[in-house]
Amino acid sequence: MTDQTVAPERQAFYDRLGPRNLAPLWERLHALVTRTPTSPASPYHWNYDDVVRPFMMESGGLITAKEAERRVLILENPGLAGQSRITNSLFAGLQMILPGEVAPAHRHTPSALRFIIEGHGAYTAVEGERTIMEPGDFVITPPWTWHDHGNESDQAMVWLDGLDVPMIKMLDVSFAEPSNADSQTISRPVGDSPARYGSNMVPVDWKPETKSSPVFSYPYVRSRDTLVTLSRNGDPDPYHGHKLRYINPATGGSPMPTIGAFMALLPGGFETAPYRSTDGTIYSVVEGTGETIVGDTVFRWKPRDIFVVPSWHTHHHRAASEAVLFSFSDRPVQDVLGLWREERLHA
Ligand code: GTQ
Ligand code: FE2
Repeated sequence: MTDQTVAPERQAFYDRLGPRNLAPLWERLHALVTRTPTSPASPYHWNYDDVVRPFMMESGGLITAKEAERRVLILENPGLAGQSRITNSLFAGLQMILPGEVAPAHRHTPSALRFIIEGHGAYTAVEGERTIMEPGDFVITPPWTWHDHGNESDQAMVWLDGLDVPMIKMLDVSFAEPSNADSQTISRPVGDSPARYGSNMVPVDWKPETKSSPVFSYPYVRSRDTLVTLSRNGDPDPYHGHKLRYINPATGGSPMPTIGAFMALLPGGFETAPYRSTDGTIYSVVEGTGETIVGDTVFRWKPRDIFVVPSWHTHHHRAASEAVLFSFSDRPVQDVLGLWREERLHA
């Protein structure tokens, strides 16, 4: 509602309310309680090879991972300038770690996910256990877990970071702590948690102590094989293609309580039907080329590109060649609160 139509005697009243920290709801009601979501976020597409990667590499000559603590270029939504957000509820950034570098250990209440974009063999250590990372791997650092990153390979590694920082800030529950050692002492060998919790078996008397997955890494080889098998065995869903969600094997819920993650295979030539949902979603292209149409915006994507579809924006995908799309959103939060909605439109 605009102020242009406000009668002078009302405006004079409002002007006296302001200094007393009062405001008339009736002037604001329809902007607050909207009929449908009105996300301030815009659809946006980041071209990795041509735009983001050159800047990322340039940053490598300007600051070390240790100096930066984390060498990350924030993917900032143009509708949320200066707010370090890709959607209203989520942070995303691209992190680079060069050969020989260490990003020092710390822990914090925000949850983080990593989705590996390029490079081979760098590691993230979570609670004393290293995970070796490869492109397409999905790795989590749950709330208040110690984590550091290191690169003992001979090439740069870049991954997409997704964090729930805006939610944590909104709730005023942000805590963080640096470690006194850059790298954590290794307390478990590589491969321990996948063996212990990630083989559809768990130790006989084990009970989950946290709300997050005890498995820190979801390797691409396994996700990809699964999707390829499904694509041979049945038809794609008209709205999603062949789409799976990552789970916490202890609960069947999302790997971390605040962020859901997904991977979809779209057969070459396949076009999804128009769809919208209330969870603004960040996509990372793993394989294939195609386009995503969001309203009247068209994103032509290729491997390593990232794009965002805000809440309640109707969109559909067209895969030119067989494509694999990773995505993440705040859907588990909306689900647990009974708020998540979707709409399946007909083409
Ligand atoms: O790698 O620990 O992009 O703590 C933002 C905050 C990455 C990390 C980010 C973090 C990290
Ligand atoms: Fe962190």
